Amino acid sequence: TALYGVVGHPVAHSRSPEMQNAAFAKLGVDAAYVALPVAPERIDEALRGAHALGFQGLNVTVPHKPRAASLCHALDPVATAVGAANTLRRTRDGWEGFNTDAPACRTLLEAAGVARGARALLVGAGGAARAAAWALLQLGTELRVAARREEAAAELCRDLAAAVPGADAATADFEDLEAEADAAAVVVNGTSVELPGHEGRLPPLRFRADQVVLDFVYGDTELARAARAGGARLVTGEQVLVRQGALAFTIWTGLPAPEADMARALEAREGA
Ligand code: SKM
Repeated sequence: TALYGVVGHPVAHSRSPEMQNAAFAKLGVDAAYVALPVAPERIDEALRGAHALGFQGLNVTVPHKPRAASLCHALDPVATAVGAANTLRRTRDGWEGFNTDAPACRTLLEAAGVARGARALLVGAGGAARAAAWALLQLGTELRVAARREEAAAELCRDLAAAVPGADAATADFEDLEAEADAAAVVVNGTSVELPGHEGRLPPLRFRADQVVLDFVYGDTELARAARAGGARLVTGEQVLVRQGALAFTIWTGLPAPEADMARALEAREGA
């Protein structure tokens, strides 16, 4: 049995185990995928330990994605540009890092109609936000980044502007989020507000039918409710989870991912 897992803090809410185990079962792959809670200060030893235990692949979630990228001994070009890794593949000597959040976001935002030159507001400055910034800049949007940690937002803009040719990225005022969201054609939440155990929340935002909203957090979030209430086009955290998970599955197994079955595995519990 090949072992896979997701490291995070928190991670108990993660639906990757049921989704990835459904994919392995569907294709008859002898593998098991588990949730591995790892405290922020223990990520280095956790990655070493998972390698020593024989894990074949890992997903990495909040808050470990940037650190995981710097612990990998090889990184794909997207993870390098993003400065964060959410998918690790075992090599003989260590981990090879990938970022599947970034292409997942790009595909979903493009399908939702995000156009070149559109004004985009990204909230957050962690690993998920960096992936969303890459996607928004690849689509040619005019990116504004608002985060409580102002210095992290400025660093994100500097890094991503250097990594994506022609990028237009600047920080925005977190204290003025309502007005920033109002001026944007696309709003992305890359923060971990509303994850279990996480402090803080976004101010209540209002949306219109001509806007696109993407929330990385899955479940019935306040932001998703507000987007639906305003008639905005919503990309849900579940859609991002399925897409990034399908790309990870293919990186690990070399097989096309049974994406419809993965999405169905998530619905199963919602209805339960
Ligand atoms: O990037 C993904 C990660 O691969 C898995 C995950 C989860 O299990 O909740 C969420 C995202 O951070």
